[in-house]
Amino acid sequence: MRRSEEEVRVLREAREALLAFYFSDFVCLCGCESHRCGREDMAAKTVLITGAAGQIGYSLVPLVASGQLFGENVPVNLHLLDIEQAQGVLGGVVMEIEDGAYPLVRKVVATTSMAEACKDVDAAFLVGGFPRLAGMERKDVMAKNVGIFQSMGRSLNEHASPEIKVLVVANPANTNASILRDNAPRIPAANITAMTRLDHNRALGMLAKKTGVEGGASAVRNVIIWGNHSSTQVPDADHATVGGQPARAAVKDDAWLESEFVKTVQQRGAAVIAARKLSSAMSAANAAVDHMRSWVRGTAAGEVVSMGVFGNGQYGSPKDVCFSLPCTCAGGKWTVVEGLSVSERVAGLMKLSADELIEEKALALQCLAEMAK
Ligand code: NAX
Repeated sequence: MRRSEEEVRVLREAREALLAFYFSDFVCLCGCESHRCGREDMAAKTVLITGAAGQIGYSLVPLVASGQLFGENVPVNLHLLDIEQAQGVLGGVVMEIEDGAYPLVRKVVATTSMAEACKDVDAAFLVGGFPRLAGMERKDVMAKNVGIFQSMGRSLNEHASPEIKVLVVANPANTNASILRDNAPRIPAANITAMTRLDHNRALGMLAKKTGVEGGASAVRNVIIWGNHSSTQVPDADHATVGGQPARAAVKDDAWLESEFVKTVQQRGAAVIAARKLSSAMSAANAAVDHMRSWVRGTAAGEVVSMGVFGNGQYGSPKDVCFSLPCTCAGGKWTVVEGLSVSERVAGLMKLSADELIEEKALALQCLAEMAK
């Protein structure tokens, strides 16, 4: 059967387009061998992961290496920092990156030098920290970690670009971010954040499970985590939606929302440790990339995310501590969503979390002063 003139025209155009693609002087500049991978010539982004030999690092590296942060067209350089005792393990992580043959990875720097690690970094995941060991007092753990973040702040201040985006994951995350900020005056406070996205994601997941909404966690939006990433954090579903309707209407159980939901999110980290005998790592790495991706590439229209930030006193948050607030992101900047109603119950809990952060910061400064003696 003969084709119509129109069919012949469409087929001819399609054939010409294909021939032009394969046989023109189209050259992909991404560095691939074939020059036909279709990727654009994008400048590589440099990502620092501290504590890269640890368990969160192990889950975070493949997410960043596979383009889940900057996008699948953007090559990445990985700067991996850990301490000397972890050098052997870090070497194993580097071998696995090589064995992964990630098409986007351009350069891997595995180092124990903060100065080397901080150079030319676009995004920093500060995961490295000292765990609380049996018999250690809270103050001892605090002293170890704020010492690390004092050095990290100084190093970033000296070696990183002020444009860098910093996410503090290591605990006490909010207070570590405060200490880092105090020691990195060249870096704008707006570029230093702490992670409460894991708590945020836990709250989304919990509402999805409770309501059984079609689409799961992707159908739940705009929970808020206020305050500290600790058991005083305030998970708030008052502005959340489930499948497009207010969470309260979808859940139909106010008592659950105000009690069990809050406690379960606050205690979820402990529950994972009890079950896994190890703290959250896969979900923590996922949340860290979610946080940074929202910040770098923007939040979706109408989407609110929780970020530990240095705000300007919104919702009664203390100014000089890093407090988790509802944010939207666009153009590489975060903005606190203002004007949301806050119930008396939530406001009371926020005050407790704010007081804890002020106390934590005072303890951190006391530890640093004692260390300086
Ligand atoms: P791991 O103990 O597995 O790894 C920590 C890594 O940090 C180790 O490889 C260690 O050698 C390294 N390290 C220690 N001191 C360092 C320094 N000065 N410079 C560079 N690296 C250093 O812990 P992991 O399970 O990966 O957790 C890392 C941190 O994340 C902990 O502080 C943990 O409490 C914190 N978390 C924070 C969460 C959050 O939502 N903000 C949730 C998950 C996690 O609990």
